[in-house]
Amino acid sequence: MTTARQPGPILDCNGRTLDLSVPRVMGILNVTPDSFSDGGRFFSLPAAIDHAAKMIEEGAAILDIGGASTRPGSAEPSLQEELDRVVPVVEALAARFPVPLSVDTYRPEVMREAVAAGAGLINDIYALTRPGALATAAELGVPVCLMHMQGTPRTMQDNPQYDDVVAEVRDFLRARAQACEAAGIPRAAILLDPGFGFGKTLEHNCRLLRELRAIEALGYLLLIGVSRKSMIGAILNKPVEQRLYGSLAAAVVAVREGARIVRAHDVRPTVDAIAVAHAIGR
Ligand code: 7PM
Repeated sequence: MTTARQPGPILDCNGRTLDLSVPRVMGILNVTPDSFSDGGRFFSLPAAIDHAAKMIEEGAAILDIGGASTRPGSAEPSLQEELDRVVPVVEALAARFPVPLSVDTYRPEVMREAVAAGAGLINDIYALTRPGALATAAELGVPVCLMHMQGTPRTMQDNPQYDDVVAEVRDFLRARAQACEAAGIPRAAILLDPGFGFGKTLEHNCRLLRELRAIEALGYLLLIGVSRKSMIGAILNKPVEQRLYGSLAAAVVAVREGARIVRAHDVRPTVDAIAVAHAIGR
């Protein structure tokens, strides 16, 4: 049997192509001090490059590089700290690998320097709401991912509340996407993400995943991140290192409900799981 390839969206990520005619995995590369140590307390660039190479070999279509931990309750790093973490990694990866690179940041200065170093997508957990972020992203001309969050990373899990979580997340994402379009970002270069775990209870997260089509109906591409998250841990009562199979189950549901990019730590298993989900169809 031959399967005719359906035409689908293709993103131009600063000269690198991201083909979303099928769902893809975005490999997570955290470049915070607690990841890729040199054995002591220093960040190791070679270790980060090795991990990136492994994720690409396992089938990641894009890597997401983040230098500001968004762990619930966490404080923000300084701008200089974030630049020092992110920019050398983007530079090193852009020189070595052909895949598009995403930068997980909400700071205009980091967006600018990362894109100059070769990054081709801006992934912003604040959905370009922070001062200067929207204008900068529009000027840089790369695709953007807009994520919903209630509150801030410091406080978001204290007591998340919604009248109707799906309607509220949908309306927020629609408004942010419209703001992007008004600033000149093409509709086709906008990705939306409901932000699993960002100011949501387990019930909120499950409802959002089950009703992802309500957000897909806005007509933008969907990106989701569920990998190893506390929602998986809460369902299974398992620590972070035992959440792979649960994460795959959630990724499969997300693809079935329309997700085009799945942000994940465990690339090979996620690639296989979503390929099967996609082949079965919706
Ligand atoms: C600690 C707790 C460290 C949580 C990191 C996290 C998303 C994201 C993150 C997401 C988009 C994680 C999160 N999550 N960007 N950045 N969507 N677009 O679990 O779900 O990776 S950080």
